[in-house]
Amino acid sequence: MEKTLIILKPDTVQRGLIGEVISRIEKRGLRIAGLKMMWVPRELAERHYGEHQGKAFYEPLLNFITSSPVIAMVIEGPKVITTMRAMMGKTSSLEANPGTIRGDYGLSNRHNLIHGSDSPESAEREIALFFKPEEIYNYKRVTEPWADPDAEW
Ligand code: D4T
Repeated sequence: MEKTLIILKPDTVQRGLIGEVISRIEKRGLRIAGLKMMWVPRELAERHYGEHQGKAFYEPLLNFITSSPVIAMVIEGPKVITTMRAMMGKTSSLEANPGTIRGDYGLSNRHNLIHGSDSPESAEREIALFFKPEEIYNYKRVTEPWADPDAEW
């Protein structure tokens, strides 16, 4: 099953929205395969956001993501990468549609609550950056037959 790296950013932690966001993920039928609170070391932030090095928002972005603990998660499910990106909404919360996480809880571009991998290649790279293999759990939720897009019953 496809996996993605989700990070609940410092603003989600500071604003007391951890439960709200995790609840949406669980209710959608997606599976939490790994979950931890961590204070992202600067070096990890630099590797995670390496593609943005040199851009004007790079330094402020590193400062933000290392400013307070985050919740890092591996989420698993059918087409989970695109499903989570749709649930998150556009990068700029101001432009994100109502009904999305960013569109319901934010207005900022940088402080946009949540990160989700944008491709299978990014997901593999990012999961390996944040999680050891033994921190990712292989199990089924009893509700999964109800959230299976290929179910034949
Ligand atoms: P992440 O990577 O955090 O899930 O965000 P996105 O995938 O939606 O967006 P991104 O890679 O283009 O941007 C990474 C991160 O940088 C912040 N940002 C972005 C910012 O502070 N100013 C900006 O102008 C842009 C474009 C927000 C997300």
